[in-house]
Amino acid sequence: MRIVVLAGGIGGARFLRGLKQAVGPGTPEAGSEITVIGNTGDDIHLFGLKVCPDLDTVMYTLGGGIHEEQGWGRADESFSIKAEMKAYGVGPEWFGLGDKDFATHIVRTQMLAAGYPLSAVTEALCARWKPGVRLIPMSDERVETHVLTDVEGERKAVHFQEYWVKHHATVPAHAIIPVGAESAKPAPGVLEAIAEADVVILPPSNPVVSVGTILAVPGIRRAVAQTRAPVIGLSPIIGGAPVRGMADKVLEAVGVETSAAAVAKHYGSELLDGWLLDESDAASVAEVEAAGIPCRSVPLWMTDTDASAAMARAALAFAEAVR
Ligand code: GDP
Ligand code: FO1
Ligand code: CA
Repeated sequence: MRIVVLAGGIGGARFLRGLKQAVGPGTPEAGSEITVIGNTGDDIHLFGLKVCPDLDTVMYTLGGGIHEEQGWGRADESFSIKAEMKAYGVGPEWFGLGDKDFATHIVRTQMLAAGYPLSAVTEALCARWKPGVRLIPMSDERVETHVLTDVEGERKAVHFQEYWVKHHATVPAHAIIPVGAESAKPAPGVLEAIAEADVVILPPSNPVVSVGTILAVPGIRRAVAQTRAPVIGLSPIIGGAPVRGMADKVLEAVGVETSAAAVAKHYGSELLDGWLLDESDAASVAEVEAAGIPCRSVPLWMTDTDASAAMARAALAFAEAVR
């Protein structure tokens, strides 16, 4: 089976780890191919280097290099370079890049400077990490999510990482702007993978700054809407709250309520052929179905890989049921 997943960072990566288990050796779906279309809107240039947090979170999580508790960055990390940069008075200090992680960004930046597109660079980095999926950035072109906010009384757009990591999403988010998305092209293989998929999954990733940014690349939303494969989404919102992160703040910025049903309706019946929400939100199944989206409730807490695998099996079974 050809499975395509549109993924952000932590939520996407943890779901993917479960999906890999669900279609792993000895399962009925063994031999399936998983293609991950990764969000690059979180990407940022720091210290002359290109950092791709969501691609790296997926690569490290599936490749066994992730800092498990933190959910991003490398395990057993040290911060000598960060301290040296600080000694030179070179910032930003608010973004914590570890020494091991720096190596990834150096290799990436070196290859980009040599003329390789980000998709080829990502493939090269994955040759080391062997994530067991085909990881493709949504686009080879630069797209950067900015947040329109008020900082020290002044309305201005800041990089998403500044909004999230520096300000901890405590400043108001008035609008979310995927800068560069309108003129970006899907990376090679993205539209083909969606068109040729047997199932497309929207994992419990941030619906605005992860999946929303991927869908903002011209052509991708249409490809997902038009593919013959069932498109199944899993709610990133449980009991009216984002499990972790700032999804509530960015949903409000785009005028969407923080609820499993509202996120389903935000994606809409043109995109979704099925929506899974948490069992605690079962009372909302009727509301989602009234919007023309088949809906079921199942446990959606990714407490460990077994729990994520059960979610993945539920998504694949739902895809068969609506096919
Ligand atoms: P990020 O790029 O690191 O923010 O990660 P993603 O965009 O892939 O996923 C972040 C979203 O995952 C958060 O906004 C949460 O709503 C959601 N999330 C995190 N953990 C869980 C979980 O255990 N269950 C569900 N259903 N959603 C989760
Ligand atoms: N998140 C933080 O909250 N603080 C950090 O200092 C930080 C550094 C960082 C470095 C590399 C990387 O790949 C991710 C990093 N993150 C950090 C996570 C990242 O900012 C966000 O959680 C994601 O971009 C949101 O999807
Ligand atoms: Ca992200």
